[in-house]
Amino acid sequence: MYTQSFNVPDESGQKQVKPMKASEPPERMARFDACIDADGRIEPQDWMPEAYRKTLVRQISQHAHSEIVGMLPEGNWISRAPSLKRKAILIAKVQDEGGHGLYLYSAAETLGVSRGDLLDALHTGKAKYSSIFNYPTLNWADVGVIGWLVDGAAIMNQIPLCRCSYGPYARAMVRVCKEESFHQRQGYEALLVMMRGTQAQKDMVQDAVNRYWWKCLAMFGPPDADSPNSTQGMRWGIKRISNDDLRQKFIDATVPQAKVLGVTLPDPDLKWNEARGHYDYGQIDWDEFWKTVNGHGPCNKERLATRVKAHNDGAWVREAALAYANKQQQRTLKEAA
Ligand code: FAQ
Repeated sequence: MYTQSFNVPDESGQKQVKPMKASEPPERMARFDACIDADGRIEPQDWMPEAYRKTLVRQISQHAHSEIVGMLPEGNWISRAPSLKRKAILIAKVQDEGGHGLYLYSAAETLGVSRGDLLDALHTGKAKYSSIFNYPTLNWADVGVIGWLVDGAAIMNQIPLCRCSYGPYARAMVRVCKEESFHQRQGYEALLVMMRGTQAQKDMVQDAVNRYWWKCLAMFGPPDADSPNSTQGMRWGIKRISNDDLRQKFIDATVPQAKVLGVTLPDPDLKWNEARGHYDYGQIDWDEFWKTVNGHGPCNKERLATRVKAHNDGAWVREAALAYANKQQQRTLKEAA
């Protein structure tokens, strides 16, 4: 359903890497540029310009934090799922998101940063994570809507990242996208069942869609004109499709799904534009988006406090794992001696 994103041609000029600071060694820089121009992959052992490395650490770690914080809104419903089947699906999904976070922290670590430092940045509020996880899940339909729309938006953004120029990130994304696809479908299926139920259930679905629709459109990031990282990210083959183009693809894919489901997307300006071959849509509230990104959304404080507590409560597990690894290492050394 979302795989068309693989087929977007690289626009001319997109891969031309801007000249780096004079301090970057020119021969290595030329090899790096040639690799990017040839649509090759940069691997951890390859030389890379410092700005490329920093951009990747920023994006991959924010992505990892999003997956981990993203476990919380749905995790909140595991103990209240309406049936054993729904509970099992939700546990599997939330666990998958934890796994995605772990692959992504590992991918970031290949760039020479420590997981401890990345987690400190999250826990002290310095690092960003996706705005969408700072909104509450008020009823069971929110869980279905997160699967349908939040995972749907995540897949739309992540499929092009399977072709990211940094090998470990691109490879992690292949598996993540397969799992997100199951997440999207389970959410949509849960909503289809509710939409065949009572009026109260249908109203819950519509209410959840009303609250989540605009927030999901904002997930793709600020408009291209206000996106400071896009131009360079696209030149380096990290991002392949711009924020606005991905948002448009998501809207175009989602409108027919909403019709099948029988819900109204809460945008009076949402209309098919024959000339553009796309849906037109209304104004996203960017002030609200930035307020949330900057720590003042409805659940930011609660989400961070929950993560910090979980991290602190898990200290003994990390200590035990380290002690065990040290013991194993000592044993191996002794046997080898
Ligand atoms: N929320 O110049 P740009 C998921 C920041 S995973 C918060 O356009 P860029 C799975 C941006 O970081 C969802 N901050 O930046 C799941 C930058 O700030 P900085 C996460 C945002 O990097 C489902 C500033 O605004 N996915 O949902 C947001 O070129 C269900 C300027 O923006 C990823 O992370 C936002 N929505 O493009 C889990 C995908 N948007 O760093 C559980 C990988 C922008 O300069 C349940 N990331 N900002 O201080 C990307 O593709 C890109 O980083 C973008 C932003 C597109 C998010």
